[in-house]
Amino acid sequence: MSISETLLEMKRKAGEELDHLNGTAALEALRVKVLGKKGELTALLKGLGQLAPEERPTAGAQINEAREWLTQRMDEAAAHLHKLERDAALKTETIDVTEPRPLPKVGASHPITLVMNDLIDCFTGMGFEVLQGPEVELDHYNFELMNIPKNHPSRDAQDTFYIDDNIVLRTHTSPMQARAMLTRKPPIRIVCPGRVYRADEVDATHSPVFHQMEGLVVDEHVTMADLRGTLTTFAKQLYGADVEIRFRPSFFPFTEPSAEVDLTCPACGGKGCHVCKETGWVEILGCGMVNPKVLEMCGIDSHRYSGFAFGIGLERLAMRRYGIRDMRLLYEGDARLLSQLR
Ligand code: 2NL
Repeated sequence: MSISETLLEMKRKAGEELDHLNGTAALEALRVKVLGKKGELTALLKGLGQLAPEERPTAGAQINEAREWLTQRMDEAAAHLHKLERDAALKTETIDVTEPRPLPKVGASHPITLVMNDLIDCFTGMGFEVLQGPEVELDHYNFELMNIPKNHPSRDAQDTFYIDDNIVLRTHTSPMQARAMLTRKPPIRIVCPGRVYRADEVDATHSPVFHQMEGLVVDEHVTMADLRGTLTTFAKQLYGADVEIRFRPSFFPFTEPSAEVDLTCPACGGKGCHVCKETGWVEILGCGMVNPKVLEMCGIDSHRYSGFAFGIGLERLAMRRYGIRDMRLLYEGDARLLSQLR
């Protein structure tokens, strides 16, 4: 076979294969077989040396012409295949931008946070400032300044977490109020929300970590009428204008006189139900006039100034408001609890 016949046959066969390619991989295989280093065309080029010298230029030109023709046909085929493969991908990989996506998970505030924020709104509305302080406290601030003497039962290791002899996890937020009295001058109007700690066993109504908000007012001429007025405003703002409060005598070392405050049952309005155990009243906080000894220990002249204070347990309020019967539910972090309160 002459060179030109061989080239013609090579072009015919390649052309046929190009017409029946099934993908870019087959095209690349064909390109290697014909044009590659060990390909058919390269073999012909290497064979040029065996030809008579006068035949070489024509044969070389014919081979080059065939290489150009084949290269162009393969480039065209490559472009065509790419377009086909792209069209197919566009069809199968289409994204329907109108399809609804799964809704993102939305967070919710914890019931303790909800209650705390409501109380903060209420008291800041009456001119109170919010102060926060350390949860790891000196015994001196937590107990001594609150008129809780060394042999008092609440100082027992059974009731308090001790870090060492002088350092405790605060058992109430009172030490923060003591810090405020020691560093500020009256008038003082503050609320101190936060975590407090008692060495209690966990059950449906107890937890070693819980939350409190205490309030403190110190000024000239502060009386129990101011205390009652403040707490009445608080009760009506949180539970509605129809509720009433009542004071029952009580005892705290840091207040004198002291009182427990009850609220007409928000569930039944005072008629009696399972929430108030048929009494018509539910307990909401403890309070009193700041013990003059506490004022003096905190650097305040008890002859010129007087004050009132109160302490509210946030767990009890939150559980009552949201009908949560077991305190443990507040700390287990089960998102199903929160999702019900959104
Ligand atoms: C409760 C009620 C109370 C206070 C907390 C207080 C703080 C200072 C001075 C005087 Cl700095 N009192 N706080 C007063 C009365 C009640 O908490 O049920 N506590 C266990």
